[in-house]
Order: sequence, then structure tokens, then C-alpha cells
Amino acid sequence: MSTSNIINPALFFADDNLIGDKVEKSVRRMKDLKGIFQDEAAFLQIQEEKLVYEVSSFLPVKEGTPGGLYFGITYLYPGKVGDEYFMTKGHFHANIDRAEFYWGLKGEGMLIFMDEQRKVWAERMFPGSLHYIPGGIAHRVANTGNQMLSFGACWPSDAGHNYEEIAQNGFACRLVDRNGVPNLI
Ligand code: S6P
Ligand code: ZN
Repeated sequence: MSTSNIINPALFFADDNLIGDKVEKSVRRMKDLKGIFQDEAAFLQIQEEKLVYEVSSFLPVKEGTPGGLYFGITYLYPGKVGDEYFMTKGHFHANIDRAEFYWGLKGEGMLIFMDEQRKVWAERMFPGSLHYIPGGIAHRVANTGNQMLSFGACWPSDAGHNYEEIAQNGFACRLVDRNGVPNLI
């Protein structure tokens, strides 16, 4: 094989930053998270433009393509709305049986799972933690620390996102700070 068949990768990491021409970025601000947190008065006290999380993703095939994979890094800022930690919106996959991996890169947090019967449980996230999210399970992440939480995700390109269910009914439990300790109540 000649060296002309050897090329550089399209993507690489610098620390927990995903670098590459095809990396897409999205942001979620406080105003995008209306109705997610319990304490509405505390929510209104926070500037609506405040950044809550950003996602860098590499989506190499068209959304819905069977057999492909997507890759993303989420950067979730520290903070609380009342006593509830900053968290992602959370979703089921639109193709509900599609699974996903998450893994902790920086900071500390909690991955909160909920099944279709609304049973909720959580796993601690920390640098090096690895989490398998089976199909049929809604997932959301809360930042329980006082620094940025970053985590990786890899999911099927035909998973899609169902945000509606969570927007309407929420999770059956909330992750709140009780005297400095995360509690799922
Ligand atoms: C996609 C994957 C993540 C999330 C990201 C933001 O399936 O689970 O990339 O999109 O962590 O969370 P959310 O719930 O706002 O999509
Ligand atoms: Zn997902």
C-alpha cells in the first residue's frame, strides 16, 4: 500500500473539545428550557440568555439513516434553578428501541434514566465513567458540581429525538441539592 492511501482523521480531540470541519454546534439557553425546572419563580430570576449547555456533534450521515452512528460532546454549565441542578432537556428516542452510550469527560454529574412506566434511577458521572442507555429509556444529565460537566455520546443515526413526552410530563423524579448532596426526589 502506498502512503497516498494514508490520510489524517477528519476529527480529533484537544482536551474535551471536538475539532473538525464538519463539527456542528448547538446551544441551549435558559429561554429554551421553559417548563423544565420546578421552581418557576427562581427560573424567572435568571437571565433568559444565560447559556445552560452546548453540544458539538459530528453527524456524518442524514438523520434517519439506518446503520449509521452519531457522535457528540455536551458541555453543561454548573448552576441551579432554586435547588434543582442545571440539566439537559432529556428525551426518549423517536425510534424508541434505539440505545446510546454516554461517558464522562470532565466535572461531575448524574445521568438520570426513566423507563416507559416512569420508573426513575440515576448513575453518577465523572471523568472515565461509561453509561449504557438501553432502548426505551429516557435520559437527561444534571451537573451536580461547580465546574463545567462535559460528556460524550454515541447514538444511532436513526434514533431521532422525542422531546414532547418529557416537555409534557417531565421525569417522575427531580435531582435536587439537599445540604450539598444530590437527592433524587
Ligand atoms: C443525543 C444525545 C446527546 C443530547 C445532548 C443534549 O441523542 O443524547 O447529544 O442530545 O446531551 O441533551 P438533550 O436532551 O437536550 O438532547
Ligand atoms: Zn439520546
